[in-house]
Amino acid sequence: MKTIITFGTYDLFHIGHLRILARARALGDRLVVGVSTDELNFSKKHINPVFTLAERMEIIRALSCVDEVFPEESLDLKGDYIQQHNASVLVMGDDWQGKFDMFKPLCEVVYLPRTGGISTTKIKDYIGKIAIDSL
Ligand code: C2G
Repeated sequence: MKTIITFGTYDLFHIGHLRILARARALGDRLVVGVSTDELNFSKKHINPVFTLAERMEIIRALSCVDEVFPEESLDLKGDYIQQHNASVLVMGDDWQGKFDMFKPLCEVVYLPRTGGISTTKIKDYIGKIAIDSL
């Protein structure tokens, strides 16, 4: 049983999120996903996610490519999460290239290319622009 672990906020869930989760799952037998808590997200990005942790976890849990979901409370606990879930591969998008290489003694670390042209920020900007244009 080869367990893959990955992490993210997955706010305003979109096709880039789905594709990286599906590609991560294809690398092993079981995919475990750490979803950033609202507090962790605020500390990283200085903004609250649109959807709450409970909502974001419910969406991720419902995906057929995902086997288990847990809250990611701190970036500093990644090593603990890898060990607790017995993960043999850590997958992240290549916007994090090199940032998690310190976990290579614990597991394989794989950075997958991001899906181009889409991000939570772009969706927010687009919706904001429509709202302004319709004023
Ligand atoms: N992603 C992607 N393509 C996109 C957008 C995102 O492949 N167009 C990937 C990211 O590279 C990441 C995952 O989707 O691996 C989740 O993205 P975010 O929700 O933006 O995650 P982030 O806030 O970067 O949190 O401990 C690390 C953090 O929890 C990652």
